[in-house]
Amino acid sequence: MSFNEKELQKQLKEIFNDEVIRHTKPMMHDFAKLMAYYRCAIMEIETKFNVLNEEFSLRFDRNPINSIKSRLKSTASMREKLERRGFAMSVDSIEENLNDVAGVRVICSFPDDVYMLADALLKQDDIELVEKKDYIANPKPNGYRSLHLIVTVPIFLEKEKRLMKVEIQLRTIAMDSWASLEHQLRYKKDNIFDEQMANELLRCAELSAELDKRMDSLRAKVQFETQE
Ligand code: 0O2
Repeated sequence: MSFNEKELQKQLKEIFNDEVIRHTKPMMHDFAKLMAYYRCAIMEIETKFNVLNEEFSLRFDRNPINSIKSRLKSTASMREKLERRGFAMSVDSIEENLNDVAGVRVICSFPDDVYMLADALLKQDDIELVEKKDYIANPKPNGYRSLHLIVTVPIFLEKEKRLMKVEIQLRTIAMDSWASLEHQLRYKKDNIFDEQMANELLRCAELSAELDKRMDSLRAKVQFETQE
């Protein structure tokens, strides 16, 4: 999502009077600036993963990364999370209290690639780990699996260096398709999600984990055989 300050002001001018516009202008400017910084942080993280993908494809003749999807959290989601957690509604509070405004999702070919890429990123001397949640080793009760990292990455502006937080979700193709379908089912309007359906989804998550396990051992075997 892009937060273009001029476009936003144009739209607000159609609704609010000059007094309101004057009052909110500095906040809008700070918000647009912060979102631009998060977009820069996303670019930095994406580049780091693209570089790793390039290097590993040279060494092992295959790509550990299937795709990368990035997003800025929606304003509605930011608001909901600040409210739910009892934080102030301000631009400073967004930066201070929300770790997932900038999100990068890295879809990997195999489970081993998830950990290899996470380790390679975390070894880089400009990356600081803030928090790690391993939902692959410890899936959520509904079956959700992914490796979540909150990191800080520096962005270099004309006159300053800023450390920005980014949430990185690393998962395999199988984990990603389960999560996307589960998200669609859970958020479908008017859908009553009963216990039987939840159990069925959990069973699907177990099957997807089994698929990953089998594909990973096949990959290890193929690599072993080609190295001999
Ligand atoms: P969006 O639109 O991606 O921002 P929270 O649950 O957000 O209050 P926390 O600690 O941020 O707290 O949550 P966590 O466990 O680190 O997970 C955050 C993100 O992981 C979610 O973002 C989802 O993208 C993903 N996720 C976590 N659990 C599930 C799940 O059970 N199913 C699916 N499909 N995705 C999950 P948001 O904030 O929900 O939304």
